[in-house]
Amino acid sequence: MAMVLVTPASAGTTLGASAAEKGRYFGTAVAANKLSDSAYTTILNREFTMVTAENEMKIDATEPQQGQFRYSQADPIVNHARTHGMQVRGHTLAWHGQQPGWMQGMEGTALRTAMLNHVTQVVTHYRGQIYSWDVVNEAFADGNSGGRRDSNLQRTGNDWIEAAFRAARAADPGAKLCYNDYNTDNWTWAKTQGVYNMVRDFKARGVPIDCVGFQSHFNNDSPYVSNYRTTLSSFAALGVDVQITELDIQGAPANTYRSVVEDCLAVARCNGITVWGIRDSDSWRASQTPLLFNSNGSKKPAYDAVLAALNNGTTPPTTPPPTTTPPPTDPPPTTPPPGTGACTATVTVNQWTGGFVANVRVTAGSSALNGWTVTIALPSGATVTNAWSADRSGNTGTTNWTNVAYNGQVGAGQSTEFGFQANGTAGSLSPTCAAR
Ligand code: 9MR
Repeated sequence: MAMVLVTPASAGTTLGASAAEKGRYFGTAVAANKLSDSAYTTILNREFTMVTAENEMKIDATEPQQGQFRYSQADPIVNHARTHGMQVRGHTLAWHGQQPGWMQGMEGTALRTAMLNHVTQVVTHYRGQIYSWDVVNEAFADGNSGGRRDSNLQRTGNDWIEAAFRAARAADPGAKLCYNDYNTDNWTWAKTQGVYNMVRDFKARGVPIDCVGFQSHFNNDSPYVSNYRTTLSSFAALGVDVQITELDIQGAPANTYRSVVEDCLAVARCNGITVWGIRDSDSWRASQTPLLFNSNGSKKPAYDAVLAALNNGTTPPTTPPPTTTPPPTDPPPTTPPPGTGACTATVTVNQWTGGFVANVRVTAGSSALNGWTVTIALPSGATVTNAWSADRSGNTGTTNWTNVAYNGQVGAGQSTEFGFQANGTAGSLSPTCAAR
């Protein structure tokens, strides 16, 4: 007889935990000068699994004088994230905005060289610590042209974007590389189509692009529209991940926030959602009260809608529905069903001379996981130097990796990821997974 085990859907109680149950992250923009505000960090640490530096990784912050790199603003954010088990989106490397004075005055070959050096230096500094980089930000024009925005970077030649992506890939082969923009949410808009055509061309020509960031600053001039899901799925169909990178919605209507979450969950390659700030008072558009928390830190109706949408999101059925009714004479089961299921682990390695980054995907079997351990035997000479989204024992030979607080619960058939950077050569790694 076929036993059908009905596992109650687990309902997370924070944005990060509930998103993780769906194999997604939930992030926020963070301002370094707010890390000393305990009301702020209490919400940050409780709710979010991904952070973006709101301004601290931009060009003017990281290279204020040409050739003099400064990480004193961004490093505290990265360190806070890592010590609290959060991942980091890097924002942003090549942009017409927030250029330092020395760069604003540059043109031509000198600017191209300086831009590529900036990409290389900053990505190298954070190698192994960044989930995805916004390599290029806001390079397309608003309006109906569907073409590029004029800027000093654009005037160095139309290939500046792909050159930036190639430099970023060489500097950190383990980070996902994104193109990020706003007003690209409505599938019918020329700007959306312009970016879509660029990504299609990049994929056809082997330019190393992994993801597209949709800022999704929704307001009365650029409202949420129901074809947003078509936009996300159409880009994903090109073979890139999609990420909602700077979400805020004028007035924070609960229904619109719910729709955005449902649209992301409906697209398998939508990795996660980042809101552009925590409390309304933290928003760059504070007067529009566009975020999930009031200025006093209390949850708004939009928060409840987002959490419910994350928890209600569909997961694949654990077993097919029974086709026949079991005969009434069958004996009752004598052993209780197992509480946790099996799991599998797969690894993707990006190797460079002398080191590598490994991204490990943990996938639950036909039952949900409440914790997992992955064992990976490293070849001699390989030594782990840093890791994210898992606790580790051992950094050479046999290494054991266990879930952190936010990614131990994995729904049946769902998956989560962790990763590490190591010196040496990976060879072929064969991770094994066990439920805890
Ligand atoms: O939120 C950021 C704000 O603090 C800065 O003053 C502003 C300056 O350019 O940048 C804001 O962040 C922007 C992001 O980097 C790119 N997309 C649009 C965001 C809102 O302007």
